[in-house]
Parts: sequence; structure tokens; C-alpha cells
Amino acid sequence: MMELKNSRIDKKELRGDALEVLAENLEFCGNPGLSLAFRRAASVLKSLPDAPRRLEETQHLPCLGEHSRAIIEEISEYGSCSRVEEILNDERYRTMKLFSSVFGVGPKTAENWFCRGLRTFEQVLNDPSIRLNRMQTAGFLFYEDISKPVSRTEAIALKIIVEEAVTSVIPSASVSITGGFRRGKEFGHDVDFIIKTPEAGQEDSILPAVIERFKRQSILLYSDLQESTFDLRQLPTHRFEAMDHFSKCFLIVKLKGEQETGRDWRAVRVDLVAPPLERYAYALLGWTGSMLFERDLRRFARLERGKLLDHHALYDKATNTFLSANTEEDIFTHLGLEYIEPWQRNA
Ligand code: TTP
Ligand code: MN
Ligand code: MN
Ligand code: MN
Repeated sequence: MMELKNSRIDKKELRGDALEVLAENLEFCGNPGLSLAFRRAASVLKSLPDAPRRLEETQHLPCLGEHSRAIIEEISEYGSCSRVEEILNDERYRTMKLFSSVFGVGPKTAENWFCRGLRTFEQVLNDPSIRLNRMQTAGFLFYEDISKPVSRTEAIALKIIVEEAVTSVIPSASVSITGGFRRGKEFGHDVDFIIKTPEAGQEDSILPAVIERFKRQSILLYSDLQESTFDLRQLPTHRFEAMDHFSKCFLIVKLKGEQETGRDWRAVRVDLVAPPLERYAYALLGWTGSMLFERDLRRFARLERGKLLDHHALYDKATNTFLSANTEEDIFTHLGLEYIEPWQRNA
């Protein structure tokens, strides 16, 4: 079997980066299904202790199809993959990547701007026929700050601010970090918090109150409050829904502290979610991610256990009942799984 030539351990392309470029490009081309296949393959490569050094090492890995293996083979043999290089140099890919890096700009808007012949932020901002919505306006205004990774230290500083706001309204409420930081990541694109409120109904009033408080403290730069549309009569669906129905808000806040820019604050993206108490364990599991892990766990629940899992509930199709859970441990037990630690969920 062929030995991989450029086999510096941890060559990033062999660790899935090349496959992620393919996945991203497929997303931009409106092929989410195939994109997901490459994301899964990339995730498997990243989970290996070392980059594969021989082609046969990839043979028995899950989720690596012929296509992915051919790309790994090409990279190991020639140091790069021509299709990946082609995409990285492609004007459409580069422009879509640039535009969709703006908060509030999804693939549809990015494509629309590209098709109008726009290629740079300057062209977008100077085009009189383009009306940015509030989210996109904030996205451009704070582009530099919110493109910069948030550190764990900054996340902890934000936790104190959020905690202070929450407990000033409901002293017995509590705040936990979720998302990537809960999975042990050192950096994130935002900081996600989940709020636990002890009494029914408080989950609906807490977020508007926190937003008001941040406003008064002059640290609120942007907020999008989404009221709860949660309804337990609705069964978890078969299709993967990325978004939940709990009360939540997407914010940009000012975090004080000396910056390289010379300013004494930076803008940071913050997400808050406030589920009803009896839904807390499901919400925590859903918001801890990763997105790929959630997807795979739901798929496992459905195919291997005949149960429907989402952000809100676990439904047993055999008995037609919802299974209640006070903790994440309860949910894994319902699924017949050992507890999976948050840091093991970085798929
Ligand atoms: P994100 O904050 O988007 O991702 P992340 O925290 O895993 O990574 P990053 O460091 O880049 O911020 O989402 C956090 C989790 O919340 C995610 O893993 C799954 C969940 N989530 C949803 O359930 N629905 C959504 O629409 C989003 C955006 C996230
Ligand atoms: Mn975007
Ligand atoms: Mn996050
Ligand atoms: Mn988030």
C-alpha cells in the first residue's frame, strides 16, 4: 500500500480542511445533502489522533466515501488537490465566503450580491439599490470586532455580566455557558448562555429584562429578541431543525477591556436562551452542540431507538409518550447510551 509522501503529521489538508472547503462550496451551490457528507468525513479525520499516513488507514473509517478518500489520496501524493485549489481560487466561492462572513448575511443574500456583480464590501455599501436590514447593518458596523475570535477569558468576563443582569431580575435564576465553550473550546465566534429560571413563565420575561438592563448600562449594540413559539403538542420532527422554539436573543454587546485598537472595549456576539424549567435538560443538550453531534445523536435516536429527539423533547414512538428528563444524563439513559461528556461532542 502506498506510503503518504508529504506525511508531516497534522498536515491540515489531511485533517479534513480540504474536505471542508468542498463542503462549504457545496453549501454555496445549494447542495446541503452532499455538503453534509463531506462535513462528516472532515469531522472523522479531525477526530483521529494523527493524520492518516497511509491510504489504507482511511479504508475502515466511517463516513469516508470514495470521493473523500480520492481527495485524501491526491493530497498525500501531490501535496494538494486540484479540485480544492480550483475552488479556493474561484471568484464565486471567494466572494460568497467573504459576503457570508458578515453577521446577517446568509448564502441567499451572498449569492444575490454576487449575481449583481458585486465583489467587495465597498461595492455593496456603495450600491444604492441595496438596502441592508438591521442585522446586516450591525454586521458591517462591527465586522472587525465580531470576526475576531472570542477567548475563554472574554467568555468568562461576559458570564459575570450576564449573571449579574439575570440575578438582579430573578435572584434564584442561574446562568451557564453552553455552545463551543462548554465543549471545552478555547475560542468561539460568539458566547452562548442558557438561563435556568425556577418558576413557570419567568423564561418569557427574563430576556426582555436583561436587554433593558444592558441598554441602561450602555453596553447593548444590537439585539434581536425572539419570543417563544414552544408548543409541546408538537412532536419532534423527522427533519433536522437547527433552530429551537424557546425564548432567545441574539445580541452584540460591548465588552470593556484594553484592545489592540487602542479602544477600551470590543463588540462581542452573545446568544441567550431561556427554556421552561422542565425543558432545560433538552435545551442544554441542544445548545451544547456541536451541530454535527446533535444531528448524529438525533439520527441515532430515530434509527436505532425508534425515538424522536430535538431541542425540546424526546418522544418514544413505541409507547407514544414523551420522556421526561431533569438532566442530560437522563436523556442519554433514555437513549441507552453512556453519558457523553461535552468535550466529547466536538464532532
Ligand atoms: P453556535 O454558537 O453557532 O456554535 P458553537 O458554539 O458550537 O461554535 P462557535 O464557537 O463557532 O460559536 O451554536 C451553539 C450551539 O447551539 C450549536 O452547537 C447548536 C445550537 N444551535 C441551535 O440549536 N440552533 C441554531 O440555530 C444555532 C445557531 C445553534
Ligand atoms: Mn453569515
Ligand atoms: Mn457559539
Ligand atoms: Mn451561538
